Amino acid sequence: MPQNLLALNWKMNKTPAEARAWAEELREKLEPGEAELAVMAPSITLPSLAAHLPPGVALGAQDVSKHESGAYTGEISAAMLVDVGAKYVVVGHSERREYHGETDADVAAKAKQAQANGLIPIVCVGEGLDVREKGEQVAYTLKQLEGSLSGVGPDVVVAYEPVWAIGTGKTATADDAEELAAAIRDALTERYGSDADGIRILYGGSVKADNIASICGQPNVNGALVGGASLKVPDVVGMNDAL
Ligand code: G2H
Repeated sequence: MPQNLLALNWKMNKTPAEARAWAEELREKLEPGEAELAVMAPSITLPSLAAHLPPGVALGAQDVSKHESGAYTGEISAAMLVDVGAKYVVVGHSERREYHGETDADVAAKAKQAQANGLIPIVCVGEGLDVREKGEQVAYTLKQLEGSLSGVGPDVVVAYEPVWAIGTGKTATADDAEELAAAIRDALTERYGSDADGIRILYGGSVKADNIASICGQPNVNGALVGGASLKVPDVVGMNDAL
């Protein structure tokens, strides 16, 4: 069973100074727990976090260019993220897919670019409410996964985030999370063979301290990708203690 990963997705929140204050507060309050803790922060805050996070807390970014380098104004490369200490990068978050038109092929290209530079991609998949209401969540999510992992190696994390549960306060039940995590595990096994056993499958969508233990207690769920509840240190400490 892989070690749980508690991945905090700040989204577009916190300046570098605020990130530093958060990291210093975490340093004071965090007791080492069972899970690996990682902060997916706005790229501009990564140097400040790298200098102030408690030892053992990993750094990550929320997006990466699919290109190696060159004339791509506004983009940030995988090599740049590695240089400032990132270990992970989120790719294909539903907000990138929805607001920036990212396709499964874009997501796969970004994940491959991340891996080529030694970053571990956290590849996000999950269905919207319309799909869930038709009961087609498994087929939809697995198709998205297949496209998003095309050519991607097994050193990857998969996050299942049903879009209807993101930032809405509606959380999938632990059984809903396990239904998809088990289906994702089978698809990963088909793709990667026994290497799939070590791949972390996260659940994301309105996770907080009082629901994280039941969701991550499911056999195929190995952690969480947390948005809203990642911004305040006491909430993070609560989730870390619950795992
Ligand atoms: C889903 C999640 C973090 P929240 O986007 O990835 O956000 O926990 O606010 O639902």
